[in-house]
Amino acid sequence: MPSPTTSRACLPTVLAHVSLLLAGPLSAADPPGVTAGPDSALIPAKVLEGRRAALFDLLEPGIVLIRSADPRDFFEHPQDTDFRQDNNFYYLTGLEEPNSWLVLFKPQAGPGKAVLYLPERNPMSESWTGPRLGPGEEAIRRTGITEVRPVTAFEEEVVARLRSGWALREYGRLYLRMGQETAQTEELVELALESMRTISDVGPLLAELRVVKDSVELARLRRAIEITAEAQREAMKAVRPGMHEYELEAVIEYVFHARGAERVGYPSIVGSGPNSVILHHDKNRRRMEEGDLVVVDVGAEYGYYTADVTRTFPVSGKFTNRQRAIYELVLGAQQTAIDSIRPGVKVAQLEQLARRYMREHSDGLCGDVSCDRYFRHGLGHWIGMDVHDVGGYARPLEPGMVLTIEPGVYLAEESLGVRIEDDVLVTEDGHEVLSAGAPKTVEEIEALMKDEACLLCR
Ligand SMILES: [Mn+2]
Repeated sequence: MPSPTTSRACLPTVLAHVSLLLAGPLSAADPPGVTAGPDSALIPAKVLEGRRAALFDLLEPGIVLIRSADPRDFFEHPQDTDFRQDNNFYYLTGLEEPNSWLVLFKPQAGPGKAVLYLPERNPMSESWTGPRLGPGEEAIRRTGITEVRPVTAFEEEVVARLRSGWALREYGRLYLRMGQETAQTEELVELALESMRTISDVGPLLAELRVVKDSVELARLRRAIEITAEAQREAMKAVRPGMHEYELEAVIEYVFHARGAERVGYPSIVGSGPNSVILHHDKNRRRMEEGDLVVVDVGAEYGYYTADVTRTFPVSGKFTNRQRAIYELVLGAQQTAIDSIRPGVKVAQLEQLARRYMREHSDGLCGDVSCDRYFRHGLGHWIGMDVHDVGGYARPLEPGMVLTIEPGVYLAEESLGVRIEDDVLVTEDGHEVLSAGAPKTVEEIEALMKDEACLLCR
């Protein structure tokens, strides 16, 4: 999924707020769901402890408040009330409990302390929501946080101490996840400002951690990407002239769910013909025709980590000469960027390489101008818990970072859009293309499209 630019993407919108304040094919042998599910549910407590310890290392003395997500109101959003935990809360606790707080205390000297506030269990509401974790031994065991208390104590133990000024005198600084304010945190911000103490956004610190993935995160990302690559293969085999974009979307999302993905990382983009040049086309209502290219930009989310893989292929199974020429230009630009991925390189340099390749190989393909004039978005972005994941782009690549490389050329007058996107892990000595399971050369795509053994062919 393209982002507007690479260099400036993902600046948390909350900073504005802060400054304001301060000023494999499916088969019977491999039944759906077997390879997914339970292993995605729990993050080892040791891993969570390591993440919190790394955050403590980045903090000045202070108190950090991180709020869980809250359930969405069914009457306001009946079609979209599935609960999804807040990413930072999940990253640090591994829990999917709503209406909770994680509080980190970093003293002037000595080790930091984490306290978790969870809603108490309630049989009446659990008859609607299913069982909750509640404060207790299980929450301690799963998070490695030894102090877990009912959320009702948060007011007395945290808010009242902040209100009295004691906590800020003691710790000096209040960290919040800006942009995640509740009425309560807004009051706390006011209190901290009144006492002339420093308020900081903990988001950028968490972003610096989250941009380098640990082994648990990489396992989940790999799985999300494998599932997405399989969905791309099924889409290539299923597509036919006369089919609607939504039918192809259904094939893709069938594979996602059949393989244990909980949800899509973002609305699936299936843009054919004139829609192939619309970068975030997700209406997916058009009937596809002979001669169209279709841009399929999709990502399964697995265990809170999302893939982001784009393939462009001909609805009829065969590229025209013109389509093939544009396609291979985009592919060459993409390969040039991917080949240069290794620790120490910056994303902006990769983008320069891809654009230079396009300029040097356009050969009149886009009229009087270079085709890179029609490459209207950034080359790529981090992926992780968000499809456009957190983290700045000035930082050179390091092992454990995962980014997309997705050049495109969009010729609206010809209804000819091509985007090719892979998910690439930076390794110690170079890189690994995690989405290699989705065919990419013209030959590979055309060969697969002849495959009759498709899952949901019409
Ligand atoms: Mn993308």
